[in-house]
Amino acid sequence: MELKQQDELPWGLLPIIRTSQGTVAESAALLRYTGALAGLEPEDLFLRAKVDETLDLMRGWWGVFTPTFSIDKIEEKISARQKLFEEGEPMDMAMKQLSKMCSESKLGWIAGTQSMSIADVKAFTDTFMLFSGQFDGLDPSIIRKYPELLIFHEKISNIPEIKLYYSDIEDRKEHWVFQPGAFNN
Ligand SMILES: N[C@@H](CCC(=O)N[C@@H](CS)C(=O)NCC(=O)O)C(=O)O
Repeated sequence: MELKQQDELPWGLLPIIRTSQGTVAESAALLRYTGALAGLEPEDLFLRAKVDETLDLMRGWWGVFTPTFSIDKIEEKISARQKLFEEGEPMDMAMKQLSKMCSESKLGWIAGTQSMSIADVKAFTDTFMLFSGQFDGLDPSIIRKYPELLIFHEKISNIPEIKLYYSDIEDRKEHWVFQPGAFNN
């Protein structure tokens, strides 16, 4: 509210990043901006398009998942979410699309890039956060049905910088899903 009243938010929403040149809003723009700064955007324009394609595909999944947030009755919310992950339903298909991308990638990066890209960052965070326990109705048993995704999880969670970032999660317990071995039985 404070940020809103101080007119700090370009579109009235978080997240934002403040840069020396001004403020940037919209999470997709922030991902591309910070990704470019970090060298996680391929130089090759075809590969960059494949990265963007992956990001846009993932945005489609959120289009089917986010409406469950506004279901008031908890039992209905839980069953709507669980249904989305049943065989052939949209989130099951989404997990299968992601699995296919993982298995078709020569080096294991989700968008077939030569090194890690922002598509890997988003696939890692968006996918595994679903099973942290913060979303009623979803639990780790669901993600264990997609072995390629567990391989992808091990690849990303063991990148030294990422491993270090998630090594101390005392004040953000739901981030256990990003630690190596998180979904091992
Ligand atoms: N399209 C925006 C959506 C951002 C958004 O929905 N932000 C929520 C928090 S997750 C917000 O700021 N809500 C405050 C409000 O609606 O007043 C993005 O991707 O950054």
